[in-house]
Amino acid sequence: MARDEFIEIKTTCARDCYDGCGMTVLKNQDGSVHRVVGDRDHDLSRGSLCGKCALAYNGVWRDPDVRLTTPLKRIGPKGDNRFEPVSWDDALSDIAGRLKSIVADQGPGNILSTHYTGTCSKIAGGFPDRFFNRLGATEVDPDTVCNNAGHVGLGYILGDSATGFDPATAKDAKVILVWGANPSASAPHFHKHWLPESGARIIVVDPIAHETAKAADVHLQIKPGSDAALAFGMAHVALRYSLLDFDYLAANAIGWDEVHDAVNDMTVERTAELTGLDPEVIVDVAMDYARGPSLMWLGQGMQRQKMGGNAFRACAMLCAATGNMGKPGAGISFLNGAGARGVKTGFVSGPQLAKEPRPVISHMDLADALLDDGRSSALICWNNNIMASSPEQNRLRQGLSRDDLFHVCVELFETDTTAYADYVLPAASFLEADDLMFPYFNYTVGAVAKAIEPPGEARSNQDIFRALAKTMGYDEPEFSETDAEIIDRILSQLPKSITFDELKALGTIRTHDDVQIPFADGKFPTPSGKIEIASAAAEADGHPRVPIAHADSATPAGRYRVLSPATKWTMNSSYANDAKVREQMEGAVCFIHPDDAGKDGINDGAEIELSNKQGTLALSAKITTDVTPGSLLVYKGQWPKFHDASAANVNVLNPGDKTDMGESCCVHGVEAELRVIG
Ligand SMILES: Nc1nc2c(c(=O)[nH]1)N[C@H]1C(S)=C(S)[C@@H](COP(=O)(O)OP(=O)(O)OC[C@H]3O[C@@H](n4cnc5c(=O)[nH]c(N)nc54)[C@H](O)[C@@H]3O)O[C@H]1N2
Ligand SMILES: Nc1nc2c(c(=O)[nH]1)N[C@H]1C(S)=C(S)[C@@H](COP(=O)(O)OP(=O)(O)OC[C@H]3O[C@@H](n4cnc5c(=O)[nH]c(N)nc54)[C@H](O)[C@@H]3O)O[C@H]1N2
Ligand code: SF4
Ligand SMILES: [Mo]
Repeated sequence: MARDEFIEIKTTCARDCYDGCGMTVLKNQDGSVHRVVGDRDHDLSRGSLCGKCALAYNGVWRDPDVRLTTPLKRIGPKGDNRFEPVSWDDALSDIAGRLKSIVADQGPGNILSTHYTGTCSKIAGGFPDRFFNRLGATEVDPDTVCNNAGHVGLGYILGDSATGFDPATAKDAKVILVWGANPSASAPHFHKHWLPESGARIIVVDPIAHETAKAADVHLQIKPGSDAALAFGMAHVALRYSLLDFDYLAANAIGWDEVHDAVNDMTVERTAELTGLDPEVIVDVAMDYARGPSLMWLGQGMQRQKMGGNAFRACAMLCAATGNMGKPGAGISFLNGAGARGVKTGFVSGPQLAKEPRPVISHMDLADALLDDGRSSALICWNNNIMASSPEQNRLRQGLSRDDLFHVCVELFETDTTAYADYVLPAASFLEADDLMFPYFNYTVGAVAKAIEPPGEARSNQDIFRALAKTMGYDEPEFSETDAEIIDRILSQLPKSITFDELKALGTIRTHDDVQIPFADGKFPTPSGKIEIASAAAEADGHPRVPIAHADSATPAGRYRVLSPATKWTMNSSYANDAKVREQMEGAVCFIHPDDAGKDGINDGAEIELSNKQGTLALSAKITTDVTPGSLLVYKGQWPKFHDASAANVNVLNPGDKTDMGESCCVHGVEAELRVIG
């Protein structure tokens, strides 16, 4: 059939991904789906989805035999995955009854809500919080398992961690520094199109030689956790070669005098020693960056270090000191919230419904909380596969096995987490309900259009929590606001006027016609209104007043540093249950440097075991110089139940240590011993 014979529905990928691709659902004239493809009109994706989504959206995501299609009630022991179908009415009334009695007996704080990246569209990702705000449940802060250290660190110095450069300004940049991100996996179209087409010199700072690093002009293969030392060293070079922008600092920043000596002391030799980098390359890169205009992309991987918050402050200090801020081709970006586009979406989660501030805990404390029946009587897990993604996998499993923990999961699939639930409620995917998507890099908004019916009795997250609210007897108007009304309230804030129907016809639009230059007016939302290199707020919170030139000390002999970033074949743990995706993945592999392999007598393909106090993981070794000596690479995202008899993934080794700031995870700081088992 020719392309123009299909019915085309434009929508937007709602994954937690920088790219925010436009998509087209091609339907046959009888209404069945032919294929889900990339939107040819989308500036970035240009008609192609990434490999993982191309497979999954035409595979498990739409497979009614794999998807959950009816509410399920547990009939076997926790973890046994034995359920019977029940009606929505029965499930909701039993759940409401259980929650009410917990509220009455233990208080609503004993009900925990965990959620995160299942769908990042505004309504399905935000509306359920209206329910939890009204209930007063404990929030397991989602960002603590991902990027909270970066938010807190950047917050101290810039006052705002979610307003970054507009990628459209790349044409004005001479240098783009990709610092601790792996676009080849996590932002594949920025890797493929945006970076090469920018014309800028691409410099990547990363301990792993991933595809973006290999394609870059310069790859600084840094020792993990030594980024702050590099930022100070680069500022040192700029100081020595008179490339610091003292005018910019005087007008826009406070506290430079408090770091000046530390910058002066961080000589190139010392920087090279701490980071493992070549001194000449440090000088060359630092001078080029300082001359600018330069963009600095601060990846989420880099802040998943013990001192990740400090590293972000140090990088932002370098950016300010070289005047690479607030002008075309210059700036810093961690991520861009809807607020960066002038749109306030906080109302979607109904914060006013909370009668008092809700208790909040870190994901790093989730296993502790679940193992303590005085702190947790119920867990509601939605948009989140904690058994694959969260730390302390063994302890988490123990907590989830508690018979007296009332556990509800809202999911698309039978995961390692749903196996422990009392009720599993089938969710509709983003292809099955209208919504909006604000991708977190480009200054765009995309329509998420209902393209197909949910399988069986599956319902969108928002419909499930609307229904549960009603069953609980909540009658606030927030629970009757429709999706269409919410979409209109969001769209009405855009700088240009557009209806949802018009947006659906276009797919994705830029929110502003002109290139945005954040902080061009020199105003920063910090207490002083300036860039706070020295921060009294940080000091009051128990942190150093200024960033420090930190580098992690070497991993003790006999232990390895285990890095577990994104693979290009899964989205966190999503899609790892798709047979075609699994064919593409290399299985449970541990990448190791030849020097270490030689030392430990490991051959390519050898069966090895990583272990620490937390747990043990069996993997097969792959020898490569893509990793540095002393570090190992084990991708995140495998489903424990597909692993082997031990039913674990890399998070079985993750002790849930907290970063310096934001009670956030430092997964790239995990250490383990290695042993050959076959
Ligand atoms: N070792 C290690 N661990 C990590 C990381 C790491 O780098 N290393 N990264 C961390 C990071 S950055 C993050 S953000 C977290 C992410 O962790 P999670 O948020 O747990 O991400 P997923 O594992 O993809 O799980 C999302 C689940 O939501 C389901 N889902 C999809 N759409 C919907 C929907 O519309 N409704 C509902 N109810 N469910 C839906 C999917 O089927 C999937 O099982 O993992 C963290 N874990
Ligand atoms: N394909 C795919 N895409 C994804 C995801 C996915 O799971 N798969 N997850 C999504 C989510 S939730 C997130 S948060 C983003 C994350 O995407 P990114 O921001 O790219 O973060 P990571 O993949 O965790 O890690 C990026 C890089 O940080 C490096 N790194 C680790 N430690 C250090 C260090 O000490 N210093 C420096 N300089 N670099 C270091 C790692 O080697 C890795 O190459 O990706 C999103 N996109
Ligand atoms: S996950 Fe990212 S790259 Fe893949 S289709 Fe979705 S937005 Fe595009
Ligand atoms: Mo994340």
